[in-house]
Amino acid sequence: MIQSSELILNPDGSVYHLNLKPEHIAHDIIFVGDQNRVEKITQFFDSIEFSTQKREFKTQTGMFRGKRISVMSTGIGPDNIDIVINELDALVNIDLETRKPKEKLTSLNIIRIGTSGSLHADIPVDSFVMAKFGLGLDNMLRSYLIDEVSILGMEDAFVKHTNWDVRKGKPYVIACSEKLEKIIESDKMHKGITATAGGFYGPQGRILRLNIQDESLNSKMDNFKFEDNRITNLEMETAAIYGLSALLGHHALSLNAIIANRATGTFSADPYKAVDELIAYTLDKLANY
Ligand code: R1P
Repeated sequence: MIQSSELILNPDGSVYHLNLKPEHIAHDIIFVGDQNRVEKITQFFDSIEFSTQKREFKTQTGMFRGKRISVMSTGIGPDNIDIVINELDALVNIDLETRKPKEKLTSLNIIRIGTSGSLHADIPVDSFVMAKFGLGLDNMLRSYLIDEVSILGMEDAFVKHTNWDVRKGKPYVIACSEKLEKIIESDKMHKGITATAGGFYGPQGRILRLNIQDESLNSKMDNFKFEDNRITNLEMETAAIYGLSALLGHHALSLNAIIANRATGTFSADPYKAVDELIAYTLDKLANY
């Protein structure tokens, strides 16, 4: 039995941070970072049966062309993903009454629709990127036993290529769900490795007033290749989503609209339009599988 200090429930029986009970979520779930993006997606739904919000975690569940879908905001960063995926998993795979893991486990389909910066001139602003792999530069996932799901060969190649300082913790690599990749892919998508940083400024090579540990990290990432895969973009959630999903038996895929190009120094003239197009694309694919 899982103690109440470990799996915390609110007085109404909902999970602590997400404010959700098992009946509130669909098995197809879209993650966004920004809570204001939830309604940008659910505005296209035929009906909405449930809405809640606690802190940055906003959830709406409804029907889109006959398919039940939940849309959730995760806020920013891998630390939030730890909360979101563990609590979502508890909703489907732990009996909240007996506080015991269920014998029959459920796999959720989780698709992130995010925004991101591209590292290559040929992946321009307003294009879409699908992460075949998540490369975690944060350390969140390293609190778990990840050897069964992480791709050691690519991790070691990246450490060597960047001369990575091990005091920052060892980067980890996790693959996307092949099932979701097949459902969502098309020639509109650039595919590659999405790097996930544990912060927005120094951890992504941005210098304002502080010196950073490795000023050339972005350019080293830019020319990293492993078995024909290159690092396409840099954001703050994908690798953590892939890691926890793989460990817990869920399917995950991360899509990003490119709103900044770090190679050319450009920013989208209309980032909302790129995100809207990615939303429409994803909903269409989800409704038709
Ligand atoms: C940083 O501004 C945030 O934007 C990106 C990063 O991953 C980070 O969460 O994604 P979202 O637009 O999905 O939040």
